[in-house]
Amino acid sequence: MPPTASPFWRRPPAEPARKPVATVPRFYFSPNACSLGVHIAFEEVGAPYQAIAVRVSEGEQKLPAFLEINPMGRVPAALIDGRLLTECGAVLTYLALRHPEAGLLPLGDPYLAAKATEWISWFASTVHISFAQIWRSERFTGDPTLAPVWRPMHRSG
Ligand SMILES: N[C@@H](CCC(=O)N[C@@H](CS)C(=O)NCC(=O)O)C(=O)O
Repeated sequence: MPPTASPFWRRPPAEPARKPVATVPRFYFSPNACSLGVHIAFEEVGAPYQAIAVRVSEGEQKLPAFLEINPMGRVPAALIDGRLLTECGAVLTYLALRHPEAGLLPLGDPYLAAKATEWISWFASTVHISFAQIWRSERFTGDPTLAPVWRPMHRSG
């Protein structure tokens, strides 16, 4: 099926060049969402950060104020020194490299570091998207009348 005008297929617009300015990272998450793993990693490294809730259950990821930060309208998102970083794996990798003392990735062993990345990729590309077919079924059927059939299985997130 060719890409359509659906927001699901929309490519994010190119990011404007931003001059890095050292700040406390801003971390955008939603309760009960896949951002939880990144949230745990922010806590694990123990460095200051600001957590900002964007409630997907309330549709807050579609609000213009958030789309201005992350045009893809998804969490997790992080502003690192004013620059946007999205995708669980990318933010986890950033935290591991930025805070090696936290031991989030076995950086001294390329095989083991890649093995950890293998798990992160599997969760992000296989496990997570399987759940999307249940909770966001309308995106896959293209038939909005089917949404009420699945809605009882949806949970807040
Ligand atoms: N591949 C992305 C998935 C991000 C994602 O889909 N996040 C969900 C929450 S679990 C979201 O923001 N959904 C909002 C929406 O679908 O409108 C990642 O690994 O971070």
